[in-house]
Amino acid sequence: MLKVQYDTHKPDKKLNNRLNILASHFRSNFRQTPSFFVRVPGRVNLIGEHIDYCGYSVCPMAIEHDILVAISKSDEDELQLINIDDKYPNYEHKGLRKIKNLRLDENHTGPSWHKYFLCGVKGALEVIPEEHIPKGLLTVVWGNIPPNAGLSSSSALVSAALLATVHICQYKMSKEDMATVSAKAETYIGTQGGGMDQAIAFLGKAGSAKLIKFNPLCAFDVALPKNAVFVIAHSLVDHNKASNSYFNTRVLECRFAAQIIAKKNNIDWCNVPKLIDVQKCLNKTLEEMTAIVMANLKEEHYTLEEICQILETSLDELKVISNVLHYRTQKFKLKQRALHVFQEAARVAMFQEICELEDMDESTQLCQLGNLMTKSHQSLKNLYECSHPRIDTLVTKAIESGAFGARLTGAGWGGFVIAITTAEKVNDFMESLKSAFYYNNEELRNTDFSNTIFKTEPKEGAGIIMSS
Ligand code: ADP
Ligand code: NG1
Ligand code: MG
Repeated sequence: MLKVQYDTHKPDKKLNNRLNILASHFRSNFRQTPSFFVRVPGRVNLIGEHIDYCGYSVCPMAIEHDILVAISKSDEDELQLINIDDKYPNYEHKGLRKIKNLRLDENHTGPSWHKYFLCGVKGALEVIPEEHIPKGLLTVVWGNIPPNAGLSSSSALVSAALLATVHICQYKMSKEDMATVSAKAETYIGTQGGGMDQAIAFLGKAGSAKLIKFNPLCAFDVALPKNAVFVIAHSLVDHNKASNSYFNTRVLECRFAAQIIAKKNNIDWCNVPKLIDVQKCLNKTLEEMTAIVMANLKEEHYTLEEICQILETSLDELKVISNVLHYRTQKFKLKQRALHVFQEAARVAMFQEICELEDMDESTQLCQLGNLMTKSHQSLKNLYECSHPRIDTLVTKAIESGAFGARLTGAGWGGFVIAITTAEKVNDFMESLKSAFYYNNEELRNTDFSNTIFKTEPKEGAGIIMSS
């Protein structure tokens, strides 16, 4: 029934069933068939956490779980948005073009789901010429990516809204441009992400993890050891990134760290917003940057006043550059955050190199990849302070259950852990982890395991699926 246009894979039976249900919801709500469907996957990051917004490369892969959107044009000047999952209320916006001028970040308890969709539509309307834009849009959404858990359900939703809008306007954009526009669009929700999630959503490829480089954005295949299997497991602690300032505080801490290091080394700090910029200005290796951090940043917290003094600037000026209005009373840890970033960037490079060592025997390869993942987790826990006690327990139990290594994945403060094991061991590993972590805990014992712990392999990125 369905013909895939851009995807290289055909929808399997499972996806076909979901598309049929989506189409039937569309018909019963709007009394017409959708023009086409969009599928955008979630992702799991193998290594390279909290470094994309500092300019450093990361190593994610797209997963099977996705957001689907069915769409058609409307004769009314509106956006109609239905979600099959009734925990997400339907939404209607009168005046499609007005979405271009909406503010979407004004929320204190966390954004409603429809705002992520609006981010994607707004991003699209900003780049598509007026004459391509239809009067209105009818849309139905259905996703199965566990939300608020580091598998990037938010970016899949923003990117799906963007792709659906771009395609219905018959506007042509490259995947790289689409990823860039989507990354900017998601910042409208209020979080200052670095672009990893949208990049892998569009550039993901079945069978291969990706090394994503920024500025300019490009993606290279990372061939994983043949026998490696990645298992992801939910700590069952949810964390919505846009409902508090933890994430943006880390982005700001990295910026302040870069600017202070620049200032102390007689570089114009105004032009050095990212840690990669200061590394480039100083022309040092990542290893050398560790010594520079130790020499230039102190262990204790910094206040904003102190940061102003060091940079010889005023709070007002810093506010303009760093948008720190909400952070007036906050204290910032800079040394620990910068150390994590430089060392994690080095671990990504080592991870990729190990994957490329064809003459290394596979069990050594797996041990070394696992060690890097576990070191990444320790750094996220101790230096970046974005873990959670339940995630730490899950990582420990994963390693005790036989994984070569494990780490939190995504922004953290809750969400999923990723562990590396082998095809032979994976079933025993998963049973052992279930006993050690979930069955052992009264609160978690009755979990539905289908979306809580599963094997994952690299899947295709975003695509359009035509309805017949
Ligand atoms: P994640 O790590 O999953 O990206 P975020 O905190 O960035 O977590 O954003 C998750 C938010 O995305 C959810 O709180 C919800 O508003 C929205 N979302 C995710 N999946 C869906 C879905 N299937 N339908 C509607 N909204 C969704
Ligand atoms: P999550 O919270 O997993 O969607 C976020 C950022 C990424 C990256 C990771 C941490 C967004 C959309 N995503 O991902 O860019 O910084 O945290 O590595 O802000
Ligand atoms: Mg997200």
